[in-house]
Amino acid sequence: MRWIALTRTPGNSYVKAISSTSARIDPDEARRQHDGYCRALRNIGLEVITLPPDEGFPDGCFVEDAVVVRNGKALLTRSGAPSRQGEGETLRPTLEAHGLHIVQVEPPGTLDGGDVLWVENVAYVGLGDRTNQEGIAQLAAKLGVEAHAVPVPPGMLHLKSGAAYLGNGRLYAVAALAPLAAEIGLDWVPVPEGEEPTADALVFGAKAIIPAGYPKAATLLKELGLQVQPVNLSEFAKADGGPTCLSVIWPQ
Ligand code: CIR
Repeated sequence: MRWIALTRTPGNSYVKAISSTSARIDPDEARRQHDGYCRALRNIGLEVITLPPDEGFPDGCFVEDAVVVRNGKALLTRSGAPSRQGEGETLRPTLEAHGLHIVQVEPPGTLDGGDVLWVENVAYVGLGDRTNQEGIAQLAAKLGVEAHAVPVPPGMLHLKSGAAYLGNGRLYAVAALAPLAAEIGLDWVPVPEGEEPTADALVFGAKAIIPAGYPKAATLLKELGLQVQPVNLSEFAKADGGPTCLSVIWPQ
């Protein structure tokens, strides 16, 4: 089976991305880091499609938020951040070209893909600024999946900013999400203190992409049997993004 990873290069407008930091973004460096990220995706066995920048959407490189793919369907989302609404539509031709059946979140629903944490076939979906109950209900109905709402802890952008499913019943998560692991019967693997950005690890089978610069997390994940690829994503961290946000992955 082929696995596709859809990505989009950041444009010059990426400097205006939504950010909780005041750090100045270098778009050329962001593009270099994006290239490195795409190489890492290929290294872990994915077939990478990279769309050109869309200057109309400063956050458009964070494709994960704009579409959720499952069961041969692509759900175009509707972000709780107004400047991001419409990003999914820009991906439609590529998704259709890959045979995916398009459905979409309708108002008053809101949903960001970064809130959708899959644990096997069940979606745990962050309820917060970007995603509401109606969005979660539409996700369940339109993708035909079981979905449960999980409040996003204060100060966290998306649910997946704080947790990654490692497979085999293990949830790699920050302390604020330890109760979630217990509630859904998973073993909690704590993210090392000070290395919280690695909670957004992109896990594909036994391989993981994490942001570079976090040695404790890299060692821990290796000890758990994962093959770890650290990638420099500092220009994306400046806009609150990490490894999972930059791609949408599905089996073809
Ligand atoms: C935003 O605030 O929407 C973007 N600057 C960052 C999105 C990161 N996406 C993700 O965690 N899935």
